[in-house]
Amino acid sequence: MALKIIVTGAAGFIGSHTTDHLLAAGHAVWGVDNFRTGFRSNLATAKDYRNFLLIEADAADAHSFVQIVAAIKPDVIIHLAALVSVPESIADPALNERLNVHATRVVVEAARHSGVRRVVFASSAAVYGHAAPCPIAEDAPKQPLSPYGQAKLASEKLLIEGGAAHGFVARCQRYFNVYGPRQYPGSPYSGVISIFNDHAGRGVCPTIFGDGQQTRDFISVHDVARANVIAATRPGLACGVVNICTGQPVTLNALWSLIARGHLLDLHPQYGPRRAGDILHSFGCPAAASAEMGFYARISLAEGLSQYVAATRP
Ligand code: UD2
Repeated sequence: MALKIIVTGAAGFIGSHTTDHLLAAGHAVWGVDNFRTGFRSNLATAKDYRNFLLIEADAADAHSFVQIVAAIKPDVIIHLAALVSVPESIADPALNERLNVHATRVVVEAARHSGVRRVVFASSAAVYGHAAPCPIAEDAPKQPLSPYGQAKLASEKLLIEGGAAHGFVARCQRYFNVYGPRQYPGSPYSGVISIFNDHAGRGVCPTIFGDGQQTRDFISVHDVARANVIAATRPGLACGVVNICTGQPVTLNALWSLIARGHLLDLHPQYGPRRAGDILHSFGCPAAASAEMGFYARISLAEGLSQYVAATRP
């Protein structure tokens, strides 16, 4: 059944892919974005759909967002708008609080006011911090290391409690390291895959921070978008918090080898000091998402990288 869905942060990296997947599945989508970090060009595919409407607005502005939701009366809100940079959350905790916690309060209020049936939320592996043993399960200890991670945890609580109080289903999705087209490589804090791919495209060797033996759980944005569609549309889901991950640890050294091979390069990386606060190993347990939502990642890193390299080749 086609649903009416609001996507906040629709012009962002994950938001625009989620929007594309929803539209391809026949749903009606209202994309809300304030273009602080999103790009209109990310919506190039979406804008050709008749059942897509872009609304330039700030999800953290209670007055306008509650009115927008009341006018649309969606079945579902997928709340992806956020301050997405961990270093920025440290540099500007007040902005992090507004965009990553206050905006969630606004979404809860808007959902309550308009009788929204389901809210899907972009949480993060950042909620776990250093404390969690790998593979990380949802009930692992949570010691977020940054205001960003703390805000994601606080938002999960607001949504789960708000859902229980006001009768909507809250689905919190803890994304691990997401990569793919439309991820901006322009800052030293961008996702490592976008940085490595950008370097490889220019034939420049990247810097691996540490010995390259640290591991991450890299998941394609197409799998993440599909997980969002399932969380938003699968009938009968109850409230829940799940990891969105592959469960496959990959070392940074192996990652660079794959990217270099994709660019037909035989270029060795240089090594620099470990980044302060870097987690050594981070990979998730995907069992809960599989059991609750029937979701498992389908795109292997080799396949996802080869698509990504092809899509971003100049
Ligand atoms: C990811 C998320 C972050 C938060 C965190 C929670 C991204 C972009 N960031 O941070 O939002 O959820 O997980 O744990 O997904 N690296 C290099 N060279 C470079 C850049 C990075 O060696 O030029 C290393 C870096 O030191 C780290 C790994 O690559 O060991 C991944 O770094 P990242 O910034 O892509 O993501 P991460 O896991 O620190």
